[in-house]
Amino acid sequence: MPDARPRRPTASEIKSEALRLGFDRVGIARARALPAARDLRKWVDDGRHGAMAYMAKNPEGRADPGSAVPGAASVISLAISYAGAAPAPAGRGQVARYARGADYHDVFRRRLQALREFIQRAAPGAVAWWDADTGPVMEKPWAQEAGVGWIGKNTNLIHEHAGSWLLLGEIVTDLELDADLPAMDHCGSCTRCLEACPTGALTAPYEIDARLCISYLTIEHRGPIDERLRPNMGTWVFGCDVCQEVCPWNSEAPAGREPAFAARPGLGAPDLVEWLRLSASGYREVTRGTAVRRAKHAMLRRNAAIALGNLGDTAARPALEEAAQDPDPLVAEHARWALGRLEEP
Ligand code: B12
Ligand code: SF4
Ligand code: SF4
Repeated sequence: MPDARPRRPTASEIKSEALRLGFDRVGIARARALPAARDLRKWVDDGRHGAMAYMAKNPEGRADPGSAVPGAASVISLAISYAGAAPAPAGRGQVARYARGADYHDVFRRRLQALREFIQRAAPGAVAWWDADTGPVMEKPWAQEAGVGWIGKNTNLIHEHAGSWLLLGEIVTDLELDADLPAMDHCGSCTRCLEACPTGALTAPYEIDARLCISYLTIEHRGPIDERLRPNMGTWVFGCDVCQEVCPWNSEAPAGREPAFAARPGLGAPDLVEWLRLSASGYREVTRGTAVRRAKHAMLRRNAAIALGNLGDTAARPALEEAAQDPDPLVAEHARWALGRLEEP
């Protein structure tokens, strides 16, 4: 009598399906409590997470998939490339490349759900818990463990061919799957990212102080930005790509194949005066369906004021003078600061 039970999917069947669904990289790690929990605990104890309170919640759990998924046996790490975009031209605002198109959380959700269905069709009753970015998972250490890439000195996950323009997600399952070997570090003696970081946020190789990072300041930090940091923020209005732009592993990264990541109108090279004047409805329009929605309306206007101050273009004076009277004190104070920068010799 043949065995009527459904056959469990193999690691290679899952990987083929992942690539078919549009993931660019996939690797598998055995689920266990990762030693990376120690680094995260120290990071949080030092306060380097700033106001990201969610990062301080249960660091040990973030490194142990068993805490989110009882019976976790394997972590399937998945990456999608958004390589191929260029920096915005001089005089315009800069939006980090990952955020210029459709919100990657939506792109991941659809594909992760499809991969979960594939797994559960083949293995009914199997647990297949998915996440991309928002769950209590240390995504880079898992991707490194699963051989998807190594965590570079700029603290981003890098793949030898795909570079670091990768976004990550994962499925934690109770299926025991053949695991890949962890990725090796290929940073060598290079220190380009450490030298290039405009605000000194990369405090040592492989270490970041989020409180100094332009990405944190423009996206996560809701209040006034430390005046000492503002002059070094350039024209970044959402996120920052400097430590990836200088990385040699990105110079030949092939363009990603996800059309949804193509820049939306207004996000490829934003007009800074328009952003400073952005109305509530304009904000909803320009950020709809994109990751830029993470930053609140006033934060984008605050970021535009800093960028205009750094640009030093006196043509922006009337818009800054108007914004200096804005009822929102966050916008008004940053506009006054920017006007002061225009006065500087
Ligand atoms: C918090 C967070 C941030 C914070 C902190 C950044 C950071 N490096 O952690 C801020 C807001 C600054 C941020 C910025 C960005 N982020 Co972010 N972020 C996260 C989040 C939610 C958690 C990351 C985390 O756990 N950090 C905690 C610290 C302790 O971890 P760590 O820096 O990785 O430290 C590890 C190593 O550096 C190493 N280490 C630490 N100390 C030492 C010391 C020595 C000696 C050694 C050898 C190693 C070592 O061990 C640590 C643990 O493994 C993840 C999603 C997730 N759930 O994982 C996305 C995530 C990391 N972010 C992502 C992206 C895209 C970005 C930006 C590129 C966006 C942008 N363009 O503006 C920037 C990149 C800035 C940078 N240089 O890292 C992607 C990264 C993809 C990739 N290829 O790596 C992720 C994975 C989201 C996703 N699902 O795709 N982010
Ligand atoms: S994202 Fe920008 S500010 Fe943050 S570490 Fe990289 S270069 Fe520095
Ligand atoms: S710039 Fe150099 S040191 Fe920094 S992540 Fe890339 S290879 Fe590593």
